[in-house]
Amino acid sequence: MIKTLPLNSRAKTTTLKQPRELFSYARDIDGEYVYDDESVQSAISYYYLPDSAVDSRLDLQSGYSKFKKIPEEQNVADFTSYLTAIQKHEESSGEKVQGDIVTFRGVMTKILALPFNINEPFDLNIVPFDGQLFMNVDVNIETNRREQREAELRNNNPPDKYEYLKKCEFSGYKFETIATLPRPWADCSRSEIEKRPKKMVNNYEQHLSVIKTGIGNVKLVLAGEIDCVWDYLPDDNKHTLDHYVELKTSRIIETNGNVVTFEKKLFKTWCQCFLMGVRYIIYGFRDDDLCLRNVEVFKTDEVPLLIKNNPLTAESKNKVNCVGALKWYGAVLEWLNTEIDKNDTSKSYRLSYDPGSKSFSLLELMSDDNQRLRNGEILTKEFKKWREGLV
Ligand code: 0WD
Ligand code: CA
Repeated sequence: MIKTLPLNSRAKTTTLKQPRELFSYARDIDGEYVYDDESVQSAISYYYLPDSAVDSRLDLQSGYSKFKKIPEEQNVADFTSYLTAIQKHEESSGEKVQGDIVTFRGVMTKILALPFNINEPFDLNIVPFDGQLFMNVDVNIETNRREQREAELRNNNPPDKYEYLKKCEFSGYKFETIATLPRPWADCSRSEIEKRPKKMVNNYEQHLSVIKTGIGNVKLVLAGEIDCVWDYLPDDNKHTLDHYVELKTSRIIETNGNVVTFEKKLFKTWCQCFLMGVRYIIYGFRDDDLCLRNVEVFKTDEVPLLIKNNPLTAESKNKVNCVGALKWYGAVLEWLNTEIDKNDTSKSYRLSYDPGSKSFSLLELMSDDNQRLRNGEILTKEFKKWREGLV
């Protein structure tokens, strides 16, 4: 069985549910996933970057040689910890997490952005279990692609250019380090605030929020990384998403060409934030010497109009369009929801996009792939036992 959905498919209506946070978990500085309230709370960062710091042209490459970088093979989309987090939440709340599809936000970002990002391939696996579809990137394919990109980067650039590109990558994590605090500003010491430019940079620590959301009649459970909190966290726990921030870095915008490139980036960031209900997007703009020159705050809700009204791209062909992307996304979810029987645990599927043929297709996997996904790669023994009521 192979079914395809044309790229020009659009849902007629796109009724959206307001995303709500269910719970969070975290990855600590040692790369261990943690689930208890105290550890998770301490993994949340708070945004604080006064204008005076921006004016001082902070160096976003300093500390590059001491970057505590997680090995790539350890930095995969880890479904095991996600399911552990869901189980712990279900044990303590006494309620099963409801939703038709359970996946990472990054997975849905690929689908949402696809109509305006047609050159990036992806391969996703889908496993029906207990009335829900569990979905993740195919970790092997993803790893091979990443290694190939990395090899090309190394082989196609002189060593100093390659090093510069790696420093650009580092500058994003450096920006996170200098723009955030481990606790709200008022609870931090002056030296904690002032010593941030010397602080060690790492990409081990992650605060992951799990939310429920939906489009049309399809309900989703998404886990995604939250960079920091804008101001404070409300006590009621209901509107936490309104306080979250996505941090990004980009080169300063000088030419019309730069504007066009930035618009594409902002569109992808919008996809990422919109899906989770993250309210603020903060861009740190750096120059070619990797010095921070300017910081701009965008409200996620305002991005679609900002893009639509940009006169510099009004004439571009296939100009990015947030509403168009949403209608596509709605059509995809409706299609998956009707094509796949969520209770048929004898099958698994692969959802692929191939830029060569521009085809978006759903394929039933062979039995050995199905077994691999059901026995560890997506579903785990613990989680199956838990949901089957055997624990
Ligand atoms: O394709 C992958 N490798 C995926 C990885 C797909 C989906 C998830 N993940 C992992 C993420 O690394 C994270 O641990 O699952 C967790 C949840 O991720 P998400 O929030 O769903 O992922 P996404 O929205 O794609 O990315 C969020 C952040 C990125 O921040 P920026 O500002 O660059 O968007 O996760 C990190 C990164 O910091 N991240 C990665 N880091 C290194 N290599 C990668 C990667 N391939 N993907 C995401
Ligand atoms: Ca980020």
